[in-house]
Amino acid sequence: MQIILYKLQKIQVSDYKQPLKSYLCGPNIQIMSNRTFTMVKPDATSKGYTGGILDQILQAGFTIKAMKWTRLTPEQAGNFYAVHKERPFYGELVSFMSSGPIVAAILEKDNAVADFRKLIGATNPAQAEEGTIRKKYAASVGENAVHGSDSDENAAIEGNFFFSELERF
Ligand code: RTP
Ligand code: MG
Repeated sequence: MQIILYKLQKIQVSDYKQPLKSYLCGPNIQIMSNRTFTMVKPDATSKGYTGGILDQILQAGFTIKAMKWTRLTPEQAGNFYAVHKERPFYGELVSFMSSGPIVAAILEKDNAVADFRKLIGATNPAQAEEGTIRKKYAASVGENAVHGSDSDENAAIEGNFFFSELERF
């Protein structure tokens, strides 16, 4: 029994330390068009916007499949955003994303990735449409309140980065 539990833990619990692409393997290989992944970023959690943002997400018709309040180390934040490694803002992004707690969640809705990107608005809040989450809650392009996956594949990878199968309902 002990051995079985140990194996389950090894397989199911993410340590956030592997390269992001490696999370598209193991038990969680499904890529679905009705799932996306989000984070409420540290600027928004520290300003008390978590409740307002989650409420807007639910009002828009998304349901929650998994959710946690956590904090990334610089190493974990660097892994999560490794695709931007060569960009000039990478260091700032990693330091910001590890500066305080976040809320990570897997969301479900038809056409989830595109609909969620529409709901959050443009990366730069100055260019975001009225009523979008970033327009309402983001202060700048660097500190822009929420993350949304940009493809079904990345939604699966990012969800696997944060959540085991045992944490999804
Ligand atoms: P996200 O991945 O967080 O949902 O944001 P996004 O797709 O709208 O934008 P992306 O190009 O993926 O950039 C990731 C995050 O990097 C920060 N950023 N800073 N200072 C800058 O010019 C700059 N550009 C991007 C933002 O926090 C952005 O959300
Ligand atoms: Mg992005």
